Amino acid sequence: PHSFRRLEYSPPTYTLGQVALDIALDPAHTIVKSRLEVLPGPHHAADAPLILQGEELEFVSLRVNGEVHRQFELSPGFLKILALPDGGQKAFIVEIICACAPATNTSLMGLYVSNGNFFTQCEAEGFRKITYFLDRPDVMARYRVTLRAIEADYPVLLSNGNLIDTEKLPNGWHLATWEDPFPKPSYLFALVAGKLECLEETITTSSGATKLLQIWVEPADLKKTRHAMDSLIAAIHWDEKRFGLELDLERFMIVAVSDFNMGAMENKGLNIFNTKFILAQPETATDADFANIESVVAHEYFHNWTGNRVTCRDWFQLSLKEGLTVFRDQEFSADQMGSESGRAVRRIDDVRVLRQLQFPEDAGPMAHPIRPDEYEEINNFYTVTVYEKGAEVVRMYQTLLGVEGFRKGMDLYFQRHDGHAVTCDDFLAAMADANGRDLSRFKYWYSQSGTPKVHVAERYDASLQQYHLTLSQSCTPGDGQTLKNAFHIPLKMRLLTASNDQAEQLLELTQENQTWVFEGLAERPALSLNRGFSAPIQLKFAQSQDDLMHLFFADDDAFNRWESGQTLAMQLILDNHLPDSALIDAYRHILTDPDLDPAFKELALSLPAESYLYEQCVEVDPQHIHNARRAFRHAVASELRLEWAALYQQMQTPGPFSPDAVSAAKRALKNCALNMLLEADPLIWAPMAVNQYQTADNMTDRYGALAALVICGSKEAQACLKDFYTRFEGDTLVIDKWFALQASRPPVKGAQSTLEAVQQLRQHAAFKMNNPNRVRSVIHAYCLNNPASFHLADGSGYVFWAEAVLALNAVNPQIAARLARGLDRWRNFAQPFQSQMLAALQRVATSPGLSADVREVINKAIG
Ligand code: HT7
Ligand code: ZN
Repeated sequence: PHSFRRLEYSPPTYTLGQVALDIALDPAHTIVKSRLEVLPGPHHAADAPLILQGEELEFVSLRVNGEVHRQFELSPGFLKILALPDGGQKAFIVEIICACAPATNTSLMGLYVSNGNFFTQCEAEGFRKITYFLDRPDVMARYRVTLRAIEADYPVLLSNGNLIDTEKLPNGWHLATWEDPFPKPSYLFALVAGKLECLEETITTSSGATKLLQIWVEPADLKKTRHAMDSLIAAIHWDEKRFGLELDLERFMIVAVSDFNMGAMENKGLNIFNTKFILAQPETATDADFANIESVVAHEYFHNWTGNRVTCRDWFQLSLKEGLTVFRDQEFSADQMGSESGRAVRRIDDVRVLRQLQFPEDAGPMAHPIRPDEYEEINNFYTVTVYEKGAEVVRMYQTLLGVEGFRKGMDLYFQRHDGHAVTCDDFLAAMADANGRDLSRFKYWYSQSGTPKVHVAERYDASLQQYHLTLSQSCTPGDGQTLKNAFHIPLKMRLLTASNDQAEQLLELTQENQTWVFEGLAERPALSLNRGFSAPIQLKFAQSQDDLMHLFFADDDAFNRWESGQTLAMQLILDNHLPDSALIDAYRHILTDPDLDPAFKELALSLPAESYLYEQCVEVDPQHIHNARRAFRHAVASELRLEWAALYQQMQTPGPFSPDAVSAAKRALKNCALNMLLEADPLIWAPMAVNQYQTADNMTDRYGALAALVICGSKEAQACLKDFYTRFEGDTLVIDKWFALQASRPPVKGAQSTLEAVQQLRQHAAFKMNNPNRVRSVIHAYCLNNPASFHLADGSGYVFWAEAVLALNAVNPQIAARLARGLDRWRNFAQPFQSQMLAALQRVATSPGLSADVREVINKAIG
């Protein structure tokens, strides 16, 4: 297999000026005519051939400067054009005609058909499936696009930029021509054609300009677009205020599609979204869905500056746009919560995702720095490391430089690089130069993989009233890198004392070992370190139970307050203990505190995820961890049954449904209480859950009750599941929830195994192997999100996994490769799990016809 290496980057031999595309859309045979103005690149050598990428295309014809050109070579993946006029030293025109077959394109990359409409997905390398092209992000061109189609079937024709012409054509065809005023790389190209309708609104931006905003969906979904529009408008105003960045187009369009590989795509002026991240109404979408829509709509909008106006020089720089844009969407979503405690709750949520998903990745066979050095298939590097750890790295700049200093760095970044394709080094340089700071040690966050560990040693000297803090750092990368360099680690800290006289400080750990001495401490303080999770590290600190308990009661940093509770619970679960009375009292104190945000209470009582517990073990026994965690949860449920019952009543939100953050927090805590009550006393509380299920006026409460019944294995669950299916049969996204809930059910004694249930769901008439959302809701939900039901000692879960990876490999390599990641950590498991996992990996590895995507992941896992 071929590897691409970061250090082998060379600038393009040729670049592009104007690009004109004329596309006649036909599901079976779409004809693409392109006219490219080709220019010699910065390091052009005379007589260099023009090498264009192209995949799964039918070549029809080639002209150069208007003449038929026969000096070319076609090979898999490439069109090489030789004997160019003037040795290619002056601008020339290339015209190509080729064809593709969107209706049979199940990879959902390039041009494809979904529900009878046409869509494109070009990032990272999908444009080469539409036409032969210089398909690399550092080649930016101006596009004019004419779309032709049968008007009755495809009344709406959209592409990037401004609509400059529409015409009726003979035989019921019509055309639309779009022109994008901004030069862009091919990965930001998009087209959409079909029977769609839009919600539209005009707004005025900070400079007084009027902008047209549109959200295009299938007609039946129009009523579910209001929240996405509100989110878009909020994001536009937030970016003006926080970063001084204004929408640069007259028209900004979003289109929703139900077949999509990821969440959404930031094509210039024409974002394309998975319907899951657009469509919402209280009856069909949960509070979590509403929040996800808000953040994904904002994320894609924010890319207009961080990604589109300033783009990546090459795909190794992906975190330049993704880490930065995730950081921006996290900040936006936190601000939308409207309170400090709301911000903290969002921060805790973000850190949970990082630790449950990214920490394992960084310790496993696919570990890579946020700026990878090597890949076989770039689609495998749209990872939690590039995105979420990348966002943590951007957040650390803000922690080190302050909000204002970070803004200065952003301003300089845009001043220097607007309209260009740049690197992570350019971003670091802008941050350093704008603030006159030496960030030379910070660069190791880009080049070194692995989660750094920070070891803490503390000593209190009562006679001198001094507190000594020694921090040392180490890091074991998962990918065989040898790490030599200490990271620049910003650690917010505060010493908690009875007199409350110590201010929060920022410690900068830049060496392997550093000691700080704090004076004037009349009593031994409790240390609150890495407040707000200021650095994406693992703290190695044998903090005393007393101090942890003190933090859990009294830390003014909500993140660390939550964190100390997690640490206390984790230690007990890993030792196979039940909560002691001190911890139960602490939980009771939190649950009954009238001043605490209900969303915080819910998080404080949520136990560490199984996948995070795995990371603390040398030999993972998934069944043992599940049982220990479940027993612990049962004790928390039963010992606090009175408090849970009181909360279940207090957290009701009478009156009409409101989606605001305060009401959503109450619903979250109420449904958490219901789950705990069903865990403690299922026979008493099942009727209450059934009642909530039947009378709910919103999906959060209906689904919350249903999930509680399913998880506890209540006999009432089946009838409610049946009712749910009939009630929502026409609504694909809700039916995805129905599938996902059953596939995510933890093991229940005496009930059908989840594996058997999943095998039946795969045979269900509504299961579709070529719809990624449906596949994710059944197969990925079971294999990646349901550890105790998946890791079965007889290996049957892994056999199911191998068969599913192979079946998906033939349909959609990206979705298959994501599933293939499911056994990454096989080496960390105890026997017999480990051998069974390896056998399943080997079965996939030795199967014929593996895609590059799946092959890379499986080979790296086997090692
Ligand atoms: N930038 C977008 C990446 C994306 C993508 C990548 C590969 C295949 C399909 C894809 N759909 C979207 C998403 C984002 O980060 O905004
Ligand atoms: Zn993104």
